[in-house]
Amino acid sequence: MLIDLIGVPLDLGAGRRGVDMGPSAIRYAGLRSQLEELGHTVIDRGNLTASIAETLPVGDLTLRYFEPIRDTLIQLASEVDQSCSQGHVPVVLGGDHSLGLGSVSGAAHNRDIGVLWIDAHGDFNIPSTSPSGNIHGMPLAALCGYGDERLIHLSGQRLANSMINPHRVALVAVRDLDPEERQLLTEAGVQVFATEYIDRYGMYETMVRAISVANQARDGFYVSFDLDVLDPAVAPGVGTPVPGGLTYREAHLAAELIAESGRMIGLDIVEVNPILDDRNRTATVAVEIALSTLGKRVWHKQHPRTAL
Ligand code: DIR
Ligand code: MN
Ligand code: MN
Ligand code: MN
Repeated sequence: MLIDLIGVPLDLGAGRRGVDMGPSAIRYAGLRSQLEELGHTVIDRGNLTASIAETLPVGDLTLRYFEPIRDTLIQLASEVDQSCSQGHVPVVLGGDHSLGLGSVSGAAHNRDIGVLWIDAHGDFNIPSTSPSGNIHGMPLAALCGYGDERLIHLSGQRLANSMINPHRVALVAVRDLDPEERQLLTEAGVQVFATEYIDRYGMYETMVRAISVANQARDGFYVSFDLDVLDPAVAPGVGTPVPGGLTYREAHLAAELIAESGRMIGLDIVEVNPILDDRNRTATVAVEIALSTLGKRVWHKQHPRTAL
């Protein structure tokens, strides 16, 4: 595989500072060399430019820092689109999850793709339902056509035909939804595989079903992985930890099944916050999950009973 690493040092979409340092922490944990050991060719495209909070006005409090976030996401959409067009796999290092609006809309430009959004949160707020005004709680809604016009058309103006069909979106391991966000998810028809679903059916069955939702799109699916989906005991370095998250093994099983499908066209690794982390543990886990998603195995290359 040819992999393009794209760093997005952006934290304006989150409520606390620090995820702007995520790309450095993930690189420092050895992503590139380990991908190369797996046999991939890696091109590190460096970091995009992002503004920092101390130099900016917040702007509209229901859509905090919209303008500077937009400027970064426009760059990101075009980098991801280019990477996919060359037949490469973009791996986007965040940064806060508002970047998912840029990466996924870039991947979806003139492509029919599904989305696996693996997150403790729904990221399906619109300004009127958001308790925070933080854009990292809104990207999935905007990708599906819900929310502030400026967000929805952020990709639309530059990249026509990049809307996502909500029926091809699976939300995995979600456990913290705002009341009206829940309603909006139902209305849109997003398939929600909450943590209670995983408790009952197990991670294997959950992922087989989630992948089959996203995989119905013609050109494969994009994976947006928020580190806060993991249990805070495994990934303490995130801005909005929620108890009851995925175990280390569950996250790896999810990653391995994604790799086995052979249909992932790009990956986001987001919300790593080095300020809140414990000696770069969360970035290290992020690297390990990225490796499994891109084909790393302990021993078995393919398991016979997996039918994806
Ligand atoms: C909350 C938190 N739903 C919000 N969202 C987070 O502000 O919209 N997303 N933390 O990652
Ligand atoms: Mn998120
Ligand atoms: Mn989250
Ligand atoms: Mn519908």
